[in-house]
Amino acid sequence: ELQFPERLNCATELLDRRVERGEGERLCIQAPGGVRWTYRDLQAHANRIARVLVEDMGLVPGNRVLLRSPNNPMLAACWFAVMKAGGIAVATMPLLRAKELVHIIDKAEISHALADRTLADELQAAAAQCKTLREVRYFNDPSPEGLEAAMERHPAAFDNVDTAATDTCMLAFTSGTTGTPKATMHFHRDVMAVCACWPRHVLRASPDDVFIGSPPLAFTFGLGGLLLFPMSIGASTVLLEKATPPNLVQAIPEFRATVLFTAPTSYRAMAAQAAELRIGAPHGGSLRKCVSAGEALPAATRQLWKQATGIEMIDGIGSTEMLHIFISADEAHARPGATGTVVPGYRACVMDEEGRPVPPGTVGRLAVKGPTGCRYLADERQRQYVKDGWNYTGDAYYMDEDGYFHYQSRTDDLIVSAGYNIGAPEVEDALLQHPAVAECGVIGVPDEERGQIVKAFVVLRAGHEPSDALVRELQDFVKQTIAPYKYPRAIEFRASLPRTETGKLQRFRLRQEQQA
Ligand code: 3SK
Repeated sequence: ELQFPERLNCATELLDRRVERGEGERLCIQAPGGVRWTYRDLQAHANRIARVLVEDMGLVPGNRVLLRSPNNPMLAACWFAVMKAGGIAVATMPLLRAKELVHIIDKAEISHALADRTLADELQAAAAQCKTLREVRYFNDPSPEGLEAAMERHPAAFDNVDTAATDTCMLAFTSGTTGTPKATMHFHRDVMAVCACWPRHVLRASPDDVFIGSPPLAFTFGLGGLLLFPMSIGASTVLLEKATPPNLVQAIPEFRATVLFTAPTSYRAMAAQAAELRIGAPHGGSLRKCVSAGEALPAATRQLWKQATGIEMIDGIGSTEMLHIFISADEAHARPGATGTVVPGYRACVMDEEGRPVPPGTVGRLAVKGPTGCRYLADERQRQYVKDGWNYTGDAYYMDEDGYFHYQSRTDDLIVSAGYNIGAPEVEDALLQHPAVAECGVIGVPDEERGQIVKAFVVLRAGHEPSDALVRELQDFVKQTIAPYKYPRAIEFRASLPRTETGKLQRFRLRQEQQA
């Protein structure tokens, strides 16, 4: 059982204590263009931003702050500034459109925003529609109104707000499988708890490690893997704004990166070049640990990567609800085809429809309990997804006799494509706004490259005919309406869709048809 003091601020623990211990000059964050921040540099940036938030923008503890940026050092500094000021960080995926931002701002009652200037447009469009949002400041902005100019006017010292361990410090939005995205609430204690579980027991990185990877810091997989975990041990991290597979594979030797976090799709796309550049430590390169999560890892991808780099991957499953990974296996205990065993500190169980544990070998719904419980913000779906302290995930698994958990499929309408979680209903909502679409149903279908792709079944309104041009038009329409990565890569026109007697769309029947 993890014990935390009653008063706890995760920024004090992860950042300020390191400087107090005389380790302020250790390298903390690197970025392309020769950016190298020590722990002391990050602290100074975060302190100045905290002062701007409190003294210029009027932030008080408990206020919610939207963060919008690609992965870069200023985003990390803003995140810590919000923690220091006792605010609640709501980091958003960089590609979100105005409509999605409006939902988040309204749901989370966001009062302040800090955003990268390059992503201003959609935020400005959203801000015009949101009543709670009082002030937006932009960073990586050389103008006199930019955050950097405001920071210059403040000293690099700040007394962190004395928060309780159980004060909420972040809201993380999940992709909506049933209706709108849900916000999960996490405490300062939860941030410290995830650092004390999977990284300590499974990853076992060292202070000399250099972390790198692709998940956005707005996705808790990225927040943990690329910021919290390296900082919890005094290691350093490389933040890349565009962590595409070719960029990543180039950046690994350039930064002498040793620990990689990305999704199976990205590992597959990198394998050939990774072999050519000999990036794996067993082949003379720097890379020694490779973490795969965000989507199921096929045994063939594990093998492909091992051949390319000599490295056995560390697979894991986590969730936004639990903050990070709760089932995993280290290199020595990896079993191809199995995700791993339960991470110390958590309990996992495969349940039947009535919430009773099923025997080993039987497929059921994965439920998990741990030090980072699942609390949805003002959402009645809490009752459906959390029962007796068990968080019911949307994954079907079986556990074998040795306690290894084997992924089978999703149990809900979440589509996991190239590591992105995409809720079928939000793609349907976007398509239905197009004048040619009368009805539609969206599912995930297997895809060699991306694991799954989004496929839409569309019934057209009278007067519209199926055509390749219309497919492209609908795809572009979705890209303009919601985050572009959610667009349906396949569209099939139908005369009707399977529905229940009460008219409810039966996505499972569309899925069954695709398997037949
Ligand atoms: O497995 C996942 O998708 C995940 C989600 C959130 C945080 C961490 C992970 C690995």
